[in-house]
Amino acid sequence: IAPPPERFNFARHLMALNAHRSGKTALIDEAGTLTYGQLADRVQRCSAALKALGLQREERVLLLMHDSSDWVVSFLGALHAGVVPVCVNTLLTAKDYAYMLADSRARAALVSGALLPALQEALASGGHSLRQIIVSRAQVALPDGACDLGELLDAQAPGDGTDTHADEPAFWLYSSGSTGNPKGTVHTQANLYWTAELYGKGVLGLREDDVVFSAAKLFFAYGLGNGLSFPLSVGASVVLMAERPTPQATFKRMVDHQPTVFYGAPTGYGGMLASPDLPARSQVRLRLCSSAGEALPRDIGERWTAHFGCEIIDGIGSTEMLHIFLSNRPGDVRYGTTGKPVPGYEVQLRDEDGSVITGHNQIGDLYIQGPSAALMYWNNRAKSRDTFQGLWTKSGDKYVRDPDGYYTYAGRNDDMLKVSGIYVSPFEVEATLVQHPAVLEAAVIGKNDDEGLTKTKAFVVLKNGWNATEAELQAFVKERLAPYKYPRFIEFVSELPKTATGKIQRFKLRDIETQ
Ligand code: 3SK
Repeated sequence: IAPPPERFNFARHLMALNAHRSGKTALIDEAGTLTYGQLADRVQRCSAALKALGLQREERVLLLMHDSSDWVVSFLGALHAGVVPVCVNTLLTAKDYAYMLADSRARAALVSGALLPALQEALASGGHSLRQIIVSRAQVALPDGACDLGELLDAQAPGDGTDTHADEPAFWLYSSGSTGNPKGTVHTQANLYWTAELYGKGVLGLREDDVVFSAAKLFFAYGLGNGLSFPLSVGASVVLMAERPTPQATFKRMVDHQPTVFYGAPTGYGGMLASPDLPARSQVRLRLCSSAGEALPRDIGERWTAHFGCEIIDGIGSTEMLHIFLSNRPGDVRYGTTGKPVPGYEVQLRDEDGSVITGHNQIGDLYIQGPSAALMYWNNRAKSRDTFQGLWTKSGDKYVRDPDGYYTYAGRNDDMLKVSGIYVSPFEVEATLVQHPAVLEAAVIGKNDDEGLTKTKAFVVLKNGWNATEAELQAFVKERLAPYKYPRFIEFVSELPKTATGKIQRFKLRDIETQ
């Protein structure tokens, strides 16, 4: 695959690829459809509008929006202008956004009307101010200093954009770790090209006649490839959904819009299979499904294929590598494994001394080499150095390779949990639980449910003479952290296992859980 030219702008690249498809549907959302011609026009207007508002090349703009055609227009419009969208999770708290605003020093924000109150609360905490707030699909009258995205685009003539460098910082995604603040992961214009060529086309074999639908949202690296860079790189159509991907909401899109390609995470597939509303095979038109976020249990893959007659291609990627680098292949799926390295990427398993494992069936730390690695973590030299080691990127995952070359997930090498495909730090949940007046101490681990999917479990020691219920503590965490981080299970115990120096031995709790 030819590398992109030195001067390369991904938004311009997509517009050139799709110039002959101006009448074809590109995006479908709750508000209607956009053709490729309309999309190109809006992207160029958005790019010009950002520049007219005074945003300079490489300055950051916060992108806090529900999945919609406005998300795609905003992202590509910023890229086109050389302005850097900082794409953030819509499920977080005002405190999280306050951190991200200050860390990124965003000059403006592009925000869904429904998320404006959270942004305003973040701004009210005083750490950072914005030059401009641009609101998509406002629900109420706009506050001073805010403007409507639709009106802004209508009033602006399309612009030429910026002749960016392929390796220039183009956009950020925040990645969470077990300790410390989320890390702004800086990606280039070229990285979007590489993941679309190597995975979207190379492995999934996406086609112009596909209609794709991703339950994983665009602010996740997985969703960004699934629902934006991959389909728009082949001239396919995309179904975008603002609401939470419940089984019912997902089925509605599958039946109403007849996607041929669906992307989800194992928890979502498990939930859909368990739903009484699961559509019949004849009601949908799926030819291919994709899974990532956590390892897909074999049973879920087999039941899905038995029901719908199409494979789920399970793979693993990372925010740091932008998309999937190890994956099964259509027509060569081994459920229970994550498949083989994606052509264009190299992977290594390393033992505890850092030596490369050449044999089989030995667990090692997974490292990846490939052209879509992020440039760095913003404002974090130490963690950048630890993760981006020359040509190699450390994944933090443990894997094992079988004699046929298939890789199987064997856990994390830190305490991070992946719940429904999203990282959760046990330390953050523990630190929140102990703020409850009744809680003396807490330890959080992952617990596999009956389907083999990880859920959060907290062991809680209450203070002498205090009482609290499981529901009360769950509500307490939900009010203070992004709701998906709350512990699904709570067990009250009289003490936690600790080392002589007082460190909680989470591994002992994990052992008890798996017995
Ligand atoms: O979680 C994953 O496996 C993943 C896949 C694609 C892109 C990003 C991520 C984190």
